[in-house]
Amino acid sequence: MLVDHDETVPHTHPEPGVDPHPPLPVLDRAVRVGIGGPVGSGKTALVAALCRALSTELRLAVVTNDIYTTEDADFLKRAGVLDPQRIMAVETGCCPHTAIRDDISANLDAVEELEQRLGPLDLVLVESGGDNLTATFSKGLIDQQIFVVDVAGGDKVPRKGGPGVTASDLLVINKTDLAPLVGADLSVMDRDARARRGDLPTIFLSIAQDKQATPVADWIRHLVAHSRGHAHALAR
Ligand SMILES: Nc1nc2c(ncn2[C@@H]2O[C@H](COP(=O)(O)OP(=O)(O)OP(=O)(O)O)[C@@H](O)[C@H]2O)c(=O)[nH]1
Ligand SMILES: [Mg+2]
Repeated sequence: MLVDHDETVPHTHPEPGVDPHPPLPVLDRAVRVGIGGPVGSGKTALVAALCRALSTELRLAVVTNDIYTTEDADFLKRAGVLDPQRIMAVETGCCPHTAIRDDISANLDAVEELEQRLGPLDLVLVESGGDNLTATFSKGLIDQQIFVVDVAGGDKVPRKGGPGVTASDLLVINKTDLAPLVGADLSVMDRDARARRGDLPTIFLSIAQDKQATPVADWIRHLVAHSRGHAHALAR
């Protein structure tokens, strides 16, 4: 186990020297990263953190999904983490997973409109509406997906599985700052995530403490480098 700045928080990574991403095709468009997970786990907080970390080095845009409102896009605009022109809201009007998996047309339209309006982009983040452990993105919409759960949902969540936990390209276990308050045992979550995910990476995070979600931003830097065909340019 590799340990980051807080020695009480486990971090699971692939073995040192092992490339964290399966080869992506070289893309002539922006990499599209889907961010899904249960209601309130910190998806919008993660998007905001990634905007803080990456918006000066990557050409970035964001699509948010809410069922009845444009709440998340409005939050990001108010937070001032990205030029409002680069943020679009999709009001799904239906179960969030339908709009990211079954009928992805509204989301695809939003991504394409952003690309037309802003010119070539490096990265588009698509935040799903909050859903349950069964939600996944269509590969027709995104290239890689991040699944965000939080420790406040209980340390049982990784054990419960579901495609977000078992098969997402990156699992983020957020709100580690709350673990002592809710009695969540992070080592149990670490053990269960490893058992469910094999070699797929898991990152423990507290966005409340790391406002740039540094390990996730690094993961995305590698991803974008892969998609440009210079995988080692940003390797550290
Ligand atoms: N303590 C703590 N709170 C956090 C952290 N990350 C996010 N939050 C809080 O958790 C709440 C929900 O965060 P959001 O980012 O809105 O969650 P979400 O997954 O986008 O929620 P939906 O889009 O409604 O599903 C907010 O009040 C955040 O401030 C964290 O690391 N620690
Ligand atoms: Mg949100």
